[in-house]
Amino acid sequence: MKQLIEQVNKHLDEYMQIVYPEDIFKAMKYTLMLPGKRLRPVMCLETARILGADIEKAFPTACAIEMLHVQSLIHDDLPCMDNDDFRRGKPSNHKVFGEANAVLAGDALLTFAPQLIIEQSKSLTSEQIVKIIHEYTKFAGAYGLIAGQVVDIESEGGKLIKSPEDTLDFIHMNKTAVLFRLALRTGAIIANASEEIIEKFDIFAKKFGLAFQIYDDIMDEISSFEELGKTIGKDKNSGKLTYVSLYGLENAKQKFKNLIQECYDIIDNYDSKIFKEILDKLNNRIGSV
Ligand code: GRG
Repeated sequence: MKQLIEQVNKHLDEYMQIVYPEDIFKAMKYTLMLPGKRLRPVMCLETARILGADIEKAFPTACAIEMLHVQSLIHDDLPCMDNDDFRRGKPSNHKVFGEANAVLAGDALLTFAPQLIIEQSKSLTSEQIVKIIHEYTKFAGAYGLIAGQVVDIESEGGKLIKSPEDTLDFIHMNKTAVLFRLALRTGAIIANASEEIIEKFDIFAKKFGLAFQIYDDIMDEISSFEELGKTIGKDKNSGKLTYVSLYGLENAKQKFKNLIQECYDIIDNYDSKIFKEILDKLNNRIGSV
């Protein structure tokens, strides 16, 4: 896992060249190169590998997904959104580069990511690239990330159209699970997997995404700035709808465990140390709470 993360970091650094006008590229690269867990690119690469592809083919897509993720983090931290001063252990993008540049850096990452896929995926067929770009645009826009963020903001203002349970699942199926779906689905496309296999990995990604969000909500309550690199206890203090606030800590933990077990059941059919390492890490951390 550590080695794969290093490879992702090396590719991100190479793909993200600082050119004129330097200020925007520096703002894009700042949050991108801070030490994130790199879960989405690693899971994209590992899906491609276990389904039979050479992982070299998957680096442009894997790195593009990390860029999209970073875009969503930069915009999420803005004063008009979650208003957070820290990200990945350092001041948020807008705290360093100002709000205008943080908005533009996010926009630039959002658009550079598909450019990177198209320009660098030399060993993929045109059909594979079209499929990957389709997945990217679908999940990044109002059918994915943006839908989740809008409903999240609306729910904070007290506007709930569905039940709290369904609203919470909708928000996180779109804000969080969607990028794991993108990572696994595109990894499978790179390996030329059948629709049936893509669907199987999609099911894994949805379950993993929700489990990851429950993990994130639990950590927000019990962890520290040092461990997470961002402000802690914000959700609780603002009375936000979370898996812990809605179900209570013990039920949230149980929900997490059930979903993670379902993930093990799917991935145990494949020879993947990486997926098991990721599941074990989350599972052990929640087990110690
Ligand atoms: C796509 C135009 C466009 C807008 C995005 C702001 C926004 C709309 C969506 C917010 C999405 C968001 C920030 C979801 C939170 C998901 C989450 C649990 C993030 C933390 O992921 P980690 O722990 O972070 O993997 P690191 O830093 O390790 O990569």
